Amino acid sequence: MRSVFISIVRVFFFLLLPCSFTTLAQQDFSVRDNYKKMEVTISMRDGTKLFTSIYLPKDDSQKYPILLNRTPYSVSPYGAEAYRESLGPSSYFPPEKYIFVYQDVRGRLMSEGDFKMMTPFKTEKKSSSDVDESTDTYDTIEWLLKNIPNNNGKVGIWGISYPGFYTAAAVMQAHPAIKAASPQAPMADTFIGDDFHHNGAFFLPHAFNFLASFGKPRTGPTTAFPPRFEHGTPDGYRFFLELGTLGNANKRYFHNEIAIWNEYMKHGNYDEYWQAQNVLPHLKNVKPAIMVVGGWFDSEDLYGPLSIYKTIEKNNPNTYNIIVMGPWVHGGWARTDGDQLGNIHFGTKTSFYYRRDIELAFFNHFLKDKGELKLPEAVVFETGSNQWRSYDHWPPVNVKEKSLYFHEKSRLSFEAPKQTTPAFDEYISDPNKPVPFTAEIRNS
Ligand code: PG9
Repeated sequence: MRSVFISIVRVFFFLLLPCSFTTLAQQDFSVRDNYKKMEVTISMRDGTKLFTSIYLPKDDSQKYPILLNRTPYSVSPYGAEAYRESLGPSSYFPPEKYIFVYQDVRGRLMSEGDFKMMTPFKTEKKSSSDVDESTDTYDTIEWLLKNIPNNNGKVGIWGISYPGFYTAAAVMQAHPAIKAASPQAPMADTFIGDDFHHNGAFFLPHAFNFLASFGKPRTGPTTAFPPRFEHGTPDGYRFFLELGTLGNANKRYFHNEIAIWNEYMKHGNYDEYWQAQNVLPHLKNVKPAIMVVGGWFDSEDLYGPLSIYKTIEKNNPNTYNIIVMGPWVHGGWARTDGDQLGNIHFGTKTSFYYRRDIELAFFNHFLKDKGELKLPEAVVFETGSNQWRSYDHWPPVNVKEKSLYFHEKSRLSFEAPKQTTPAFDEYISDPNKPVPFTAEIRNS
């Protein structure tokens, strides 16, 4: 919530002039020439050491905020002399000069400890052994503030997808130095709406393909990310059709070595196992400024951004909490121009506008006291009319929900069916002839 306006819908036609959005300065910017890298292991309160990669501006004439990204996907490249090509959420950030910090989360890659999916938040911490992602982030920030030179005492945290979950986890019992957090396509609840299940329906290819690699056991800290699963065919549709029952995954491929897969197979309903991983109940007393980001065409994590924004808004009426929703696939705002999706064109490079005028402005304002922040409560791209709209509330208070009704002969209508005898359509749902979800056979 930012402040109470008369809630009206304001249409802002952002003047998105057709121009190059990546300036020459960004294109020619060299990370290695302008930043120096250090790699450290930071001890958490239970003694577990987390591997952390830090990029410091070489210019030590001023103090800089820390921008933290915690990930289960590796902070590679490893080695003090091996530099990332890019730093931060977009190419707009390195020239701005921040202290960029990347961390392998507990139990992943070069960090010690045992990994847990969607680490359950511990409401009560009775001893130093009561740890979760909130405490790991807190302990990491304590160390950084004390040991990293030229930091200005302010920390931002951001992340897309699983790193978006770690961002949301960081704002629960947040370290006071965290002034800005941007959970982007964050995973909120992987049984109700994100990734592995949507409304409880199991996302078999997503879970199988991901866990076949990500879930591989490790014997200790390693820089090696497990290889992708080889299906032996480009035809995923046929592979999973021929897999048959879920039990065949272990019999034929996993042989019980993927512990997370086995956990998932034991918990087929929304039980305590899944409920404990849900972040929403813990989004209370949120202090940092929040910018939630999501994509309308995100087939993995659309539930997460919408539910996290809504929950923070409900539980924390005085917290700066805004949402940006664009015409993007999963992470599209960081990875595409955002001007089209397949053969649908949106008429403007939505991602460049977002990166420059929203994301960079958000972090610069809260971490560098730079620029006046005039972002609305909700910045939402409306496809069809292909325009950015801004709202003082999300969802807008003056919208009315309408129902779409199934009608016979495969019709849909906003009119409720009139006839008293229920009309119906029917089709055979044959597990051996499932509805093909794509006509494309990927050869990659
Ligand atoms: N949320 C994304 C994901 C999680 C688990 C399985 C597959 C995808 C992501 O972190 O990219």
